[in-house]
Amino acid sequence: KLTTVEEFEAATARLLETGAKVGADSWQLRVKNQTPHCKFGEEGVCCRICSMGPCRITKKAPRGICGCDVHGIVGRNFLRFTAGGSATHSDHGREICHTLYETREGGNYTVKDPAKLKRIAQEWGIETEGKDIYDLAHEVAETGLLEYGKPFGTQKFIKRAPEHTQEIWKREEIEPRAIDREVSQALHMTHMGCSSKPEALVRQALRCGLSDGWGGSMMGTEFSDVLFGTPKEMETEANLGVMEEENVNIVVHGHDPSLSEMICEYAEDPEMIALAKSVGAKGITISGVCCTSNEVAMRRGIPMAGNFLQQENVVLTGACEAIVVDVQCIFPALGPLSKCFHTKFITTSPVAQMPESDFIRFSSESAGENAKLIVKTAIENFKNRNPELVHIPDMKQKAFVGYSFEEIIHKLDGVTNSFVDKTGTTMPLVDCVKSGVLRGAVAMVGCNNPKIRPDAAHIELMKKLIANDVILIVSGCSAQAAAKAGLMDKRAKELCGAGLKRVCELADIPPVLHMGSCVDISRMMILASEIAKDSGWNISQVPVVGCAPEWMSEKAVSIGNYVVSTGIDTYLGVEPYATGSSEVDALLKGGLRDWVEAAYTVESDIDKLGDLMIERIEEKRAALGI
Ligand code: BF8
Ligand code: SF4
Repeated sequence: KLTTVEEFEAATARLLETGAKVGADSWQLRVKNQTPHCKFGEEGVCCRICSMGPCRITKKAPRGICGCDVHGIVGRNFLRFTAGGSATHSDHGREICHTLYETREGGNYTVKDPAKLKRIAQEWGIETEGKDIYDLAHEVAETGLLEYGKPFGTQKFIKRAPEHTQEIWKREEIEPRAIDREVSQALHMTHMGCSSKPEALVRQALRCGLSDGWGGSMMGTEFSDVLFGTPKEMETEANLGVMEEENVNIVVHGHDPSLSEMICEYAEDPEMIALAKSVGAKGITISGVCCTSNEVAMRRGIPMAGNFLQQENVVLTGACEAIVVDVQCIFPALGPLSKCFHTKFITTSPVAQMPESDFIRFSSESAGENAKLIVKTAIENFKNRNPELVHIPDMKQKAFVGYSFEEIIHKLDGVTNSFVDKTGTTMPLVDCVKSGVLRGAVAMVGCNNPKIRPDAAHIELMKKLIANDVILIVSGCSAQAAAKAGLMDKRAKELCGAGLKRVCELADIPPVLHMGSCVDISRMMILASEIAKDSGWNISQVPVVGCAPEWMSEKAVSIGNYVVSTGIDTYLGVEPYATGSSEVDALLKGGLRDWVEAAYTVESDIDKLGDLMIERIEEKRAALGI
């Protein structure tokens, strides 16, 4: 039985009552204070990139002081938004490269998937024969780091895309060069007195996105696999009920697995468990929020406490000894909120420093000591709990996770009993799509956003799609919405159309496949590329679309741009700040198709958004004659 959004909301309401008792603020209250939002901001027509402004475009004032029109302003804002997202994902990827560089035999970090490391080295033309695995790791890490600032050439991983896609990128002059260069050039182009032509700005937004998806993010994913293992199917649980009242609860939140992996290691340390018992707890429970949660769920089966808009709820349970964060998507609200409870809000990264937090600087060289101190701090805080405030909603669902590209290929072999020669490729999937057993696939990703009823869009869309024999691959906070609802339980096959149900049975998978965190959308790019190569179709012909119904972050726009640029139509439930310019809006929602064979569709009526995706999938099928 699925857990409904109404049940989520009832649980949240109960937690907010505790919050009210202790005078806690909440996003639900802050949304009220911020509504209605500034219309200039929403339409993207406010420019404040020079100090002659800010200039706001209206009918009466159609140009800024420098003479820039609305299209230039909206285009520049859109490009800057993308650059923010691309920089963020890519800097995460860079941190992972550094962690790979720090690996050594018996050290804090080791190489857990040497075969994958060798595969990447060979792909990059690095000699592997007779080399010590750690020497190789350092060489690959350094080569990866150079991708950020290389003076010449394009991203190495773009060679993974089908020829046709690579040709498009070349033709349209959007092949991603050095990652930092694309971000930096985006800032240059949007400086006062540079580009104000929408085509130029949007084109750079695509290129900047591509340097994320096929550069920084892809390295983030691939090297995280090398370091911590390539995900395999794993059983876990999701929703706040995974926290345990009698245990010390540590919640990991953020993005970079270098921190969360290490916290998980030390929470299993017998010395730490003994310490937890000595303070009256039964043990230690680690659970996660946001993408860090996805990372450790995929590789260790660590339960997922919740997604983006549930981060305050973990503190509101009154049973969270420590919420440990690194970077991205962390509410600064957690500082003051944790002060209303006994919770320690532990920040760890110089990149994300926040008031009212305890800063325990985490670095790969001293990772072991740092993690131990963090776990100890949480344990010692157990005694400070106020039992009167403790309430953990009795709500969780079983979930199967860990469907990396490699694991999906492995699982698909189950579908091919009758045609053994096709194993090890995406052909079983292609065959299912060709025969119509599966109508297609949707890659559903992204955040929560109070502008959309939280989780409802993700869950309702997924239910609708699987009932129509459309398989889901998901990541980020969308994945957690699915898991909390119960859509990652294999029994969810009962909600599918007959075709998808059969595939779930043969491959022994749930209909909604958890592919990981947001940087792991790079896994989806690899899957799409392989499907295209195996089927002989172009990516844009494959009956697959992308969807981010509740997106909110700059990262999501960078993702959208590289997904569209890869030839995959993308459906959003929230408008980017671009409606103020008819030209930019028309480009994003249509014009892009002439460049990259795909474009955006934005529709806030979620049911309609689902219909549009199904229609598009059917259109693609018809065009292929299948
Ligand atoms: O990178 S889905 S709210 S957690 S931005 Fe953030 Fe959005 Fe969640 Fe991960 Ni992605
Ligand atoms: Fe105004 Fe032009 Fe300066 Fe923007 S760049 S703030 S439109 S004067």
